[in-house]
Amino acid sequence: MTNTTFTPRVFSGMQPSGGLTLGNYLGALKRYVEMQDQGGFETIYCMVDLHAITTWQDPADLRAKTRELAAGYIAAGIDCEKSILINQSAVPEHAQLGWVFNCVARMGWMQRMTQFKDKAGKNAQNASLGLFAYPALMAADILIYHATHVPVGEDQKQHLELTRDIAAKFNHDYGVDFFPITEPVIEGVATRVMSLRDGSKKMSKSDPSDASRINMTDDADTIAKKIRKAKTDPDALPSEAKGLENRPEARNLVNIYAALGDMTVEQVLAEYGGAQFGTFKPALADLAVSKLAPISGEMARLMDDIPEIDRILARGAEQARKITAPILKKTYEIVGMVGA
Ligand code: AQP
Repeated sequence: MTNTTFTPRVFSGMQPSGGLTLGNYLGALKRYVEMQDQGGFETIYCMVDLHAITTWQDPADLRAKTRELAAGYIAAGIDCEKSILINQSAVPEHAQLGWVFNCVARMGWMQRMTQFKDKAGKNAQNASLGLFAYPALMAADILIYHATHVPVGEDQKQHLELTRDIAAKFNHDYGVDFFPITEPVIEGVATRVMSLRDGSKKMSKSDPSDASRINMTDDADTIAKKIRKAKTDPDALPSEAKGLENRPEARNLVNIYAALGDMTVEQVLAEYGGAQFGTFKPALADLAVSKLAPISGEMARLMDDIPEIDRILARGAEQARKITAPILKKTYEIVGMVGA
């Protein structure tokens, strides 16, 4: 069986473990909206709150961040008439399939996951079991919908490969062609937006330094200040992309400009090649504010009506379970569960 047998379906999600960053937006959320609007796919987008609790979350904060993330999705263009929007824990089949996949995935596979090593750091013995099992639950998030395509940033590539391995092993072990071999969609100039303070580190919502990232809720002055203070080198911008090699901070700012402006790197450099950062940074700040301010404004408006966000999520969960319940039932039958 090939993936052409499956309904073209997109699934992706983000953790409500902090506010949305420009990295989340350019690397993932913007692509979610594009894939929704291009047609040809069913699209399902998720706040992965079960993933968020793999590291400590204050309960009240988690509730607030989950709703804020939902508001961010909608403000950025996720249309609940076109896409299903859900909170992971409201669709219990994610966790149920996650358990089955814990029994399919091998310890050796999980031990190779670089995100676990990065997040657990030197204190791996004290990390939660959930953090270790994270990629198996992520595979379940995707495969409980038989999703064929998953838009993500570059950092999730290894987890997507593991998802494919889990699907293939399940299909092989049980002699079925039940789960699709999902395609990662890692496209565009901003698949890895870097920290504004360190061009070798990913921009991340959990970085202790707020100056390292642009938050989607930052106001215009804060965005301009963070870009003005972003680390750069003393040279002018080159006229060709090759000239950005070994200049990670310069490359990052050019990539951000290109992604925000829906341009190629070459087009940006055609305009700004030879310019100093004193010229380029204010232009980037203006572009960022013009693109992000409408989203943050709409987010704030949506956050004024929490009951409406909750209604949207309840409806999404109901729609989602029409897909997930039969897939879980069939999985249990394949595995040999009685009364599935
Ligand atoms: N810097 C980035 N550049 C491009 N894409 C990014 N993504 C995250 N950071 C960047 C993409 O955003 C989606 C959501 O990620 P997540 O919430 O599951 O967590 P993450 O990948 O671990 O993102 P963060 O911001 O770094 O969160 P924390 O700090 O909690 O670990 C994914 O598609 C990811 O690729």
